[in-house]
Amino acid sequence: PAVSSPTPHVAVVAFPFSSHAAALLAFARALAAAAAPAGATLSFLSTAGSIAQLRGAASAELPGNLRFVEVPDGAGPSAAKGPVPVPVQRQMELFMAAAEAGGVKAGLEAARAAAGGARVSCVVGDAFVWSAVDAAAAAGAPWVPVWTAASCALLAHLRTDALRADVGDQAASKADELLVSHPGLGGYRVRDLPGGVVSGDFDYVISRLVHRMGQILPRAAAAVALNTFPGLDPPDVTAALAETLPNCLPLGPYHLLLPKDTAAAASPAVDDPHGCLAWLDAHPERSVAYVSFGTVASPRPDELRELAAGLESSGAPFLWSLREDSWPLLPAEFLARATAGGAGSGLVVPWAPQVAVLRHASVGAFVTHAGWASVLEGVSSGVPMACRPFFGDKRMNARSVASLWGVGAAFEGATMTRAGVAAAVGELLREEEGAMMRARAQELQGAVAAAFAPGGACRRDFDKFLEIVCRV
Ligand code: U2F
Repeated sequence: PAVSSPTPHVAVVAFPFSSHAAALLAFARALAAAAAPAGATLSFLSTAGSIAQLRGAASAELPGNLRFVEVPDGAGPSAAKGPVPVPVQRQMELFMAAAEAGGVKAGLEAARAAAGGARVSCVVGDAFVWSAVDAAAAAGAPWVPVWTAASCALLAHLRTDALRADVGDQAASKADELLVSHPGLGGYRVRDLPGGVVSGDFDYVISRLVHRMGQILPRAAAAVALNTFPGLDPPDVTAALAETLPNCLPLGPYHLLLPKDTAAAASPAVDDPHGCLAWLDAHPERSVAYVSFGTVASPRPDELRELAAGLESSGAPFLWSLREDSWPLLPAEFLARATAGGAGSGLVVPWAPQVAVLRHASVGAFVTHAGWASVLEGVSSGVPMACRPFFGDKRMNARSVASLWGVGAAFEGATMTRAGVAAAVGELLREEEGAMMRARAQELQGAVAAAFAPGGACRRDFDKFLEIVCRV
């Protein structure tokens, strides 16, 4: 009898916190669509809590060849029922410990069972979950990590030991020194490095996991997906990564990977319960400032009030995505004045369909925390940015935006003041000083479009990625 040839079974391992899992699921959807003709099956591994959240947020069914598979969260059965919620930092520690102690391995076995015994032929996954490397090896499958943040941040994690040896305990006194002796990092200052690299808490769960990841990636990855596109990173960054890592494939911004027809089928309409897009429709081209600080960061109350006052005094209409628990901190009457109309009117919403908002013709400026997904969404829509980085990798991203790419500005002293916000918004939207930033934003938007056009560089690298992960 004819023996049917094996088809790829790709496991995709998520880091089940902040925006990481949703970003990886979007990536997995694109992979599932592209690998379907090869008969590939995908198993998306995350914790029960994260899967529930992803199911709740997904506006569409999963593609037929993609299924969720649970991995342990490390909290044990009693934790979920406890009256006091476990702090996120502790949840991350528990998850990472469980992943290392066989959690990913158990997930791969569950994936195999759910796929009718089909062996996992490749393990793709968020680079944060470095313990997938051992699980992949035990399954006899290659490990192909996906890096979701910026190339320069990855470089900092790959060089953490060298950076620590260089900076020692002088991070404060050397804060303004450029990292010229570290390949690819010469455009960044000591102060721009992600927290936990040369300063901050080296024992914080994320500091430890990215440090370990930086040691493991160069020797264990079969290939590495990078969330960037040709023309964005300075050549020395690209060269330094290529020298350290095998098969670096710039495929980003990842949110553009889903083929257009699949994207349309997967989300027939943008989910916009607060009417952001209709509100934007009523404004002239490139007149609105959009404000958002992502999924984790929130400004201190005094800074929030400065931002509110700055937006009002800029005279520009603004759309502000702000979690509702912060609304009571806004200046008295601010919301009432904002919605009254006229110059400087605004809309404050608890959540905005950010990708669609940034693509909207009336948005001309983005006040952002410089989370990497947000930065790429701004860049691919040609919108210049004013950055208020809070923690993690965002200082580096803000430095890239303001000093390396010239596509925006970073707030002086890294805090927002009323005058600083009004000046930044005015500059990005209309002042002569912002003309170069606006031009540069359009240039980068053009580079993204070219990389994602049929036959473009990111499309070709995605095909290479597909070829690697679909080998059986
Ligand atoms: C972590 O950053 P965040 O999740 O805080 O920020 P982003 O990377 O910018 O991702 C936020 C996503 O949430 C979306 C937005 C982005 O895709 O479009 N969003 C939205 O749709 N509507 C809203 O009202 C607000 C946000 C981490 F903290 C950073 O350090 C990393 O750089 C980053 C990437 O790994 O992940």
